[in-house]
Amino acid sequence: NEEHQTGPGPTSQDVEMMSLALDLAAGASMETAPNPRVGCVLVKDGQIIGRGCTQKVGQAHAEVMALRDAASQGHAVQGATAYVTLEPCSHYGRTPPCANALIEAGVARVVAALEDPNPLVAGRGFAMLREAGIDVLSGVLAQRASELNIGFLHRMRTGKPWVRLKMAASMDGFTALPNRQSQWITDAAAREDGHHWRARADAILTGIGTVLADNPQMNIRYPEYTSRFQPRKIVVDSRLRIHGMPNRARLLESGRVLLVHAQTRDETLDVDCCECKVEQDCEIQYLHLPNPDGTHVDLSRLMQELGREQINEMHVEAGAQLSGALLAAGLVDELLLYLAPKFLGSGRTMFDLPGLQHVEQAQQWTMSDLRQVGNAVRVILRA
Ligand code: AOF
Ligand code: ZN
Repeated sequence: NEEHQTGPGPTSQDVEMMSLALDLAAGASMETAPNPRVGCVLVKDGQIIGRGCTQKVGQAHAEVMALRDAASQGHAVQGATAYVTLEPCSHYGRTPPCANALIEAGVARVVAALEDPNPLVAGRGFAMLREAGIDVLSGVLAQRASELNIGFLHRMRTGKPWVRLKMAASMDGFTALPNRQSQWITDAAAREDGHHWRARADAILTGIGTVLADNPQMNIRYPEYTSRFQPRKIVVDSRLRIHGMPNRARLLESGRVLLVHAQTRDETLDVDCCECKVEQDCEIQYLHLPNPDGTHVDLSRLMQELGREQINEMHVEAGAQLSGALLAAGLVDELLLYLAPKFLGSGRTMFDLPGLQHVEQAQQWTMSDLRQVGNAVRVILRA
């Protein structure tokens, strides 16, 4: 971000106010998606005169909310500093450019945490501000700001969602007994922590193996999230075996479900059986995405497709087969692992991976966080 810096580095007030702006951003509704959650604080003569955060998608951005807040309290914004957790936008999207709004309000200085990698913005917001004679400083608390919108930033840079894969296992690395029994390896506190990660995702991915074995609901059940859109449910089901389930799959009871298959719908067993088992408020879509030999779903193309559908963060809760395939294909950005203080001795492993000849061939992950949650060790690894 250095090319945007026209003045000296951040002051202690800059860091303090950016920290407040980040708190506002973190408090924004999850319904901003696929928009990033942004916070803005307006400061004049050392006093906060306005605060705002991004509204639901299609509605006002953080800067506009902060300007309205200042106006509603009778504050003149002329000469103020705007602290924003992301570069102000320069484009006419669903809303007009925030850079213009700040210029028109007479802001003297803009301090940002990050440049917006959206190709429609990408430095142009800063350039517009500078051309208008506004002092611009970027890169303040950039790390915290990146974590908050990691999915949006990743999608803008790569075209694909940020893929977080969750797995719970015993200390010796088994996710279930040989008879598939797995309830419960980790305690309630660790499971609740996992649910919070699921709740922040735009979509939840699983495989048909898990659907047949566990019949999961794949929704968000804690009351603090009920006002939020439910994440999209995505099932990798090459042969559409979900159609043949004797009882309706519980995940078809509500929400938007995407069934990703490799065989054509005619090739699969029981095509029209599905419709009769879907509840009214469940919407099913199909995506035919075979790999070259037509046997399995092309997972890499699936990620590109979901990026195009503006999925920022994807949460994977699947068995060893799909999880292993994603890992082997290099499609996992973050692993969220809960290891419980139990030893199962034998059972189902976390990932089905091709065998290696040398230890050096194993993918190397970096430890990004390590802590105790309930009775489990929670490890977050990044690719
Ligand atoms: C900002 N402030 O609070 C947010 C920004 O379609 P629109 O008009 O809502 O624009 C969406 C884009 O604006 C989004 O992709 C991202 O680049 C930026 N988000 N920008 O100035 C904000 N949320
Ligand atoms: Zn904007």
